[in-house]
Amino acid sequence: MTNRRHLVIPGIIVAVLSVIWDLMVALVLNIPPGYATTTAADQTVTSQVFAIIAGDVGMAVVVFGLYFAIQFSRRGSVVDYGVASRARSNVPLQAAWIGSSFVLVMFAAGFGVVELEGQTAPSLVVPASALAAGAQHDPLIVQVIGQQWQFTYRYPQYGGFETQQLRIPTDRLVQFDVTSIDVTHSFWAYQLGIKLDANQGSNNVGYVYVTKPTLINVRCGELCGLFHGYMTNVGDQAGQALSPSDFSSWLSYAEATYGPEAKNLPRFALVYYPQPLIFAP
Ligand SMILES: [Cu+2]
Repeated sequence: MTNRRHLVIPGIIVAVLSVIWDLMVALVLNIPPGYATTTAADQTVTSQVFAIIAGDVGMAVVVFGLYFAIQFSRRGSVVDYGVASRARSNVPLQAAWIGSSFVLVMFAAGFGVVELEGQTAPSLVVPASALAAGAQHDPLIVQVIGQQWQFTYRYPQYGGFETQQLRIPTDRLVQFDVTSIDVTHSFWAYQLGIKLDANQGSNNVGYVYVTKPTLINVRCGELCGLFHGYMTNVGDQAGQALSPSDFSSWLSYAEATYGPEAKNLPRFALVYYPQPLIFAP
């Protein structure tokens, strides 16, 4: 067998396995968190890209390793160190190794910079097509309040009513103002692709733009006490992103139902402090 064949045979195996893996990642595997928001879609695509690269590189390492181990192992014979030194002085082999490592590392760095850049401004969360169509720039504001052990949601633009379930519209920028009235919690809205810490006395702001109606599973992402594990809005209690018309009918319902209670709530503020503020020594 010529030397070249020892590269071609495992190379073909790697190529076939890689195509199967890449198609699975792109078409079959449901890589989280999905495509409900632009942020979530970004994360999903990033995970797909890196699953493809990592899978292909991993496949190559395993296949070439196994192939050479089987092909060149000589049980009981004297090790031929000449093979190793020939590989070391093989310029094309070394160049290919260093070159491919360089390309992979530079790609990861470049991709990371571009993706991070895309998440630093709320206007970049809105899809370009919606911006071109003149999407509303005034965001719907939802205040997320964490407390032991549940999240509540306040809608300050609509009289400050408060609900136990999250409802937001599609096709509009949503601004979350996240705070806590006791200990540190974290508002993790899985399908939205966001996780925002809820700290007492501070207002943590994040944006999402939902592109299609979806259920929203919310969990507390920060160990916050005995019932932390139950601090969820999932199943029947899951939040929802509704179409604009469904959302506005929900708004009228919610304003009528929860609005009268709003006067019994603490006045709306961006931040809250645990009560009492001063503890006995
Ligand atoms: Cu919590």
